[in-house]
Amino acid sequence: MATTTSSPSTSSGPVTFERRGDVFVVTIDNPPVNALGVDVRRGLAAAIDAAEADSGATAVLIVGAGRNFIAGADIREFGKTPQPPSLPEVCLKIENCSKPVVAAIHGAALGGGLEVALSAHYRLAAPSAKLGMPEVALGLLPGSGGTQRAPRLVGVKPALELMLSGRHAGAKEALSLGLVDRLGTEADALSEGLTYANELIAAKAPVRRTREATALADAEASRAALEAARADTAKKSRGLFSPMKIIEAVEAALTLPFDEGMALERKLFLQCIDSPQRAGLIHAFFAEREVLKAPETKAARPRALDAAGIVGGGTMGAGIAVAMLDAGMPVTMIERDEPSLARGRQHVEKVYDGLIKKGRMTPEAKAAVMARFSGFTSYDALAQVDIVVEAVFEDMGVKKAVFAELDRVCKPGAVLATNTSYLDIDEIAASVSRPQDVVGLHFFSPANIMKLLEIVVPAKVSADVVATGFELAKKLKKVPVRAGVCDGFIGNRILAVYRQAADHMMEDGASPYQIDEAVRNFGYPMGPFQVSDLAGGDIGWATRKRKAAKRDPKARYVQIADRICERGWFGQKTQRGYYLYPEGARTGVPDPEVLAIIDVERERAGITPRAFTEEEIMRRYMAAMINEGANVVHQRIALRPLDVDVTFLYGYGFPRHRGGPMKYADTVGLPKVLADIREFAKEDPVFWQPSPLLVDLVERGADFASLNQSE
Ligand code: 3H9
Repeated sequence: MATTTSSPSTSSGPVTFERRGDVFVVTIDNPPVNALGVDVRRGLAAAIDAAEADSGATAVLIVGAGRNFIAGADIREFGKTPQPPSLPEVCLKIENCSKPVVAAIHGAALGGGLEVALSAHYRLAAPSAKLGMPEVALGLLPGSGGTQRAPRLVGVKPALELMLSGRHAGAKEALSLGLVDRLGTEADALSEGLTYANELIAAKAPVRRTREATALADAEASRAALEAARADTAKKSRGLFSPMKIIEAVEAALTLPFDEGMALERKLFLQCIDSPQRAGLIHAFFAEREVLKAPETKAARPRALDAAGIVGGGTMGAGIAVAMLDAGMPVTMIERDEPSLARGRQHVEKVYDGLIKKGRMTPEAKAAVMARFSGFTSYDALAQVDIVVEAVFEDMGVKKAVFAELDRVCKPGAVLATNTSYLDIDEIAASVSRPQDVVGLHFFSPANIMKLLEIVVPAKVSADVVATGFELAKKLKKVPVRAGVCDGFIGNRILAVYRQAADHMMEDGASPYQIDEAVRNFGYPMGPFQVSDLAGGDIGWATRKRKAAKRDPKARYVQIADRICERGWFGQKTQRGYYLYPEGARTGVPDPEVLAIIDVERERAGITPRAFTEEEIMRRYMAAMINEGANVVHQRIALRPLDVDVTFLYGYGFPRHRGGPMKYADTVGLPKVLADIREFAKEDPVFWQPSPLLVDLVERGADFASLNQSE
């Protein structure tokens, strides 16, 4: 390490500084990720002042303590009263420093963290470095000079690509882009930074301000890149607010002097801060981290998870097998006979063959993965696995028979999981000699793609089994949400209710196409009738038949879906459902015959159709979702409202920028949601019963966020 003389370190909260020889070393130590909260900003400003004042220092080195350089602005401060100094001011101070400033980056240099580095005069990245401007994922734009400095340093095209995608670039890529000047060879950014700083001192390297960098010199190419990004973003950003603001800010780097560009960036940044999308996206950021903190994950350590078994090689079983294979686990599949097993294996192989076809996998890589897959028709093959996920037909008798076999063959301590979507897991657990090992792992189809994993916790399960479920989710890169046992758990239980609200509206006068369009315009990728056509109408039909005997005779029951299914129109797979799919098309077209069926059903039910506006459709759709979400929290099926939010963000395509249904409810205002429900109840008091939790919160003047302890 290049130290000669050292001064004692001076503490200024989370930012400390000391002199190592000629280098003034500034260290940011603000666990867990060195976010740029107010104390860090103050500390950094003070450190630069001290560096200027220290006549013995000829260069400044900024490093981060712990695993990261700086992960960005402190996201928890957004929406609160801003505290000076602002980050743009701190960055300007760094850039204006009269001594060369070096940033030595390891781990994350994201958002404001990268902007600090861009304000330094020289940058070094350790191999672990991850550089990026992920503000777009939070509904923001880089607001500390990133939109002005990055294009000047690396050019419009790569700068915009990083800002609009929010992705992280590795150290090597950062070097090739010109974001950094030097690639470190080891993890110790401090010692390499010192070496670099001393070399710069020896070479009498001047201060080098990024705002004076010249990557925008080719004005024509810069403008073309900007216009291409604008056209692309207009097509892709689907109602998002910040992407176009990013482009506007970067345009200013082309057209305005630096200071004016900075002023515009600030103005646009504050517009983003004030947008409800920012609030929704930041809620989603914290909520998806909060769901990991279930009580069992704090109370117990997960069991081993080295080898897995899957019972059932249908769509779900095969999808789960692929998810596990992709995570590097050996997987043993059980099917009842050889032909079924062959089909199960084919389902698995089909996924990899698809990747090979798209050029995303080599045949050798597929062979390596499939070497970890084995199939048997005897349960005895599961004797040594650590976890089994059962994914057989949704029938209690069939499930219990499977669990009896698992109980017979699995080693003590093996986790016995069911992928049931609706059935009573307490009953399944009670049927075996080891209920403490039985848990629900509810994957969503396609299981190798969909991120959500509901971890369903029956009464007798032991905490370490639940913790193992969370560990499995981590291994499979899924987002786990803890759910209690009930019909449909969190997601499907709520879905069943708002689907009914959609059916009611369809019978009352809205067409399925109009409802789908309203839901899409709200931000979903698809409407409920498109989803039904994609999933297969026969699935919902089977569920309705199963529940028919228990249905409240006073409850409204819309028969349109049954009429469609009776014709064998199950959606895409039969080339017609609510929509027509001529010649296997993936996008459906409206079907006049479906509209005729709906007319007949309206007449049969004695309903005179009425018009619905898009706003009316969404008010009912969301009120039904929110009300059942409140019931689910009230009954502790979901631990907190945020667990409902994450379920819908990751399992049901809820638009992330709205934060999830419960966050959306807070945004609209709970009194308004409750007033809507009470108004709708005048027509149908059986369906529209306000959730006791919603009523209670409104009476107390509280909101769902107040139940998300950590917020
Ligand atoms: C910005 O910079 C705006 C500027 O352009 C302009 C300003 C004027 N703030 O993810 P992890 C917490 S916008 C506050 O589990 P990992 C996180 O909640 C910002 N807290 O760790 C968690 O807390 P807890 C742009 C933050 O190792 C803990 O740290 N930057 C922040 O898997 C550990 O996090 C970003 O968007 C933050 N910025 O991943 C980067 N970041 O333990 C956001 C994290 O209580 N951060 N926390 O649950 C990340 O992408 C990841 O956290 C990171 C580490 C990759 C850094």
